[in-house]
Amino acid sequence: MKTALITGVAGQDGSYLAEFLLEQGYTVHGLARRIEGGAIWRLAPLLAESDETERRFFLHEGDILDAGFLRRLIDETQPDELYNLAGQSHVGLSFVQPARTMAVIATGTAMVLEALHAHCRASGRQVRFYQAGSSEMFGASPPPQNEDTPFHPRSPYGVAKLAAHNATAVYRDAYGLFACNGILFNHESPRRGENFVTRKVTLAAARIAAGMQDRLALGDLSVRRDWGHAADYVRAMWLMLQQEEPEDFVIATGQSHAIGELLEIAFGQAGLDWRRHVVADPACRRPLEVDHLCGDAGKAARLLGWRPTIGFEALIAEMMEADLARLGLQPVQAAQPAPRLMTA
Ligand code: G4F
Repeated sequence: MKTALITGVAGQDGSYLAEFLLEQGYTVHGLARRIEGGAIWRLAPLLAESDETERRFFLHEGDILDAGFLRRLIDETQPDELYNLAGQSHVGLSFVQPARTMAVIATGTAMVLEALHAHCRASGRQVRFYQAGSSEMFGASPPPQNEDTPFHPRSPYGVAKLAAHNATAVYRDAYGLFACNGILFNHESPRRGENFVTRKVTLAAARIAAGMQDRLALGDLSVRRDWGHAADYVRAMWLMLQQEEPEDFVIATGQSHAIGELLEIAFGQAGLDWRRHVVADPACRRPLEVDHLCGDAGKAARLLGWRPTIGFEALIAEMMEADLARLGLQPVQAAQPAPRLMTA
């Protein structure tokens, strides 16, 4: 059975990926920068596994910017696959903390690649590498965006992700490392951080329904995003590493939506009219915006057999249901009877 190492395991994608790999029979080692103060709440079900002899999930605390620690972790865990998901993932925050964002994403990825390369050279082992890239790298390039679309990032986050993307390709070409860049469009779930727009909206709609707040302040409502479900997207990460040749793939639903549509579905589930509660707040706007992301994942469909299975409405309905349930409420209108399976 294979062993995987996941950096950034405590995040949304890390937790879904760990669960998916465990279901595939892997032993999973997860690296989290902090394990105290509620930072690993998404991993609670995995850590609750009581039978020590059956245990296949192991959590490690440490920083990818610590080169010696990283090399020891790879040497000791001997992974067959390494998924590099660690990093500051909020685009807006990257304008406030550009240097930290660059350090953990760009320098951090270079350090993971270098530690992995040194491990492979010293041990003679082959380790497959996945780099978590982002559609934010496309920035100003108009949709539909695919693997041939020029990168034109419009945030420190996008710039850092592009550096990590290019570094991954360099290690593939220079040293023959089996390394894949996943270029993932927005992907969400009930485990999404509360400062991303989907979760900010579903959480606020639930809290307004519960009488806990009345207003929701948002930034630019004119943008469009291609939103999929994180559980679908981690499956794509794994599929990339099961191919014969390492390649880069766009992962997206191929459908974009406006924030107004998100508001309509979420507030509708709570029995509310969003127009009565949403206010425009310049403080929530970014100095530079990416207007429209909509991916073409045709290559992933052809070569990986990957397609998303959960559509936008089902995704937002699931998030709404979870946020209402946390407050002891239920959706006023049943989730759309439409099938969860999307037509490709
Ligand atoms: O939910 P967001 O913060 O996601 P964003 O910036 O698209 O980035 C996400 O997707 C990327 C892939 O394309 C990932 F790489 C990245 O790590 C992250 O997961 O914002 C979505 C849109 C933006 O245009 C933003 O300006 O919603 C707009 N927005 C409007 N009001 C807001 C708000 N975003 C947030 N977070 N908060 C607002 O109040």
